[in-house]
Amino acid sequence: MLSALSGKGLLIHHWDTDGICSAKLLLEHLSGKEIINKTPELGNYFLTENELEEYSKYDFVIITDMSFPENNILKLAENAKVMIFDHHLGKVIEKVYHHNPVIKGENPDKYPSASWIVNDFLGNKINLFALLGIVGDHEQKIKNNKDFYNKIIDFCNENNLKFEDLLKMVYLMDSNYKLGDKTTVEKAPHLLLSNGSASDILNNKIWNENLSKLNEEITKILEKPSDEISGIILKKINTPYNIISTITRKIAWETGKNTVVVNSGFFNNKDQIYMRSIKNAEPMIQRGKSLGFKCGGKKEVLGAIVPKNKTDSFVQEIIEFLR
Ligand SMILES: [Mn+2]
Repeated sequence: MLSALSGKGLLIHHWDTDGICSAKLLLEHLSGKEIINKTPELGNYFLTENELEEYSKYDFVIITDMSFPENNILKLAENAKVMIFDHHLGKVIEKVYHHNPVIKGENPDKYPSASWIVNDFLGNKINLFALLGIVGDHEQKIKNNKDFYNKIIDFCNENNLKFEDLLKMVYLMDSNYKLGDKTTVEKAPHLLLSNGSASDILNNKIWNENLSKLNEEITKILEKPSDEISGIILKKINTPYNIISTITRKIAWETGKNTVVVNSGFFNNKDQIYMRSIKNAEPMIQRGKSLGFKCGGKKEVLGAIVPKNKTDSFVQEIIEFLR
């Protein structure tokens, strides 16, 4: 199916480890073709008007580990053949090739990352990149998914690695987007193509320097106390770094409680809102969308970008939903 693609190609991928690894696997497979890769403006789960215009001059567009609004996809599909490889929740877009077993009703636990879905689609054997996407999206939580945790541990044993090494690789790769550097995110899949061994990744000097900077900021934020409303953690932060998902995970996984984080420091006129819930987040994601917000997520995750004057009321609704 991919071999039939011709002309100028564009690959759009998420900025995190799963997106970078999925992009690496696709670029490797498409190495004979003319294709470049881009990630959206960091923090945007949609394409801007400028991006849509620029990306309309390609013959084929592949999107991986991102669930864009349907109208974005349909715009791209006016001029290009569009293929999507993803595992986020959403609805099937019939007009394009939409490979996402999760929205077609499959168990998300069997498709824990876009990298896994891509690797499987390409017919590759299990490899570092298929697994790093999984570790990136789930971190320690993947230990609860016995099937996949066993696959990861088998791979580690065969390759003289530890689970913690894989986690470290994830943090290193994610440091690019967390520091807000879109260009280095876009370079990362190419770096993995040329220098992609486990030790290349672990010893990448710049990524290691990034990580120290981020860890300082994260520690500082976590040391400050959060509010708690009926057992729900609410944390308000103000940081220019794109670390809201990291902060939310850390708090949610350490406390085992529903967690809501609001960051007022990333966008000028909007706030980032992130929620990790014990129950299915989908109704709240739908609610965010129906209010006109950029809003997306997974089974237990909601991320939204909300105009600053709407933040308080939306946070209130989330808390009502969680209690
Ligand atoms: Mn993913």
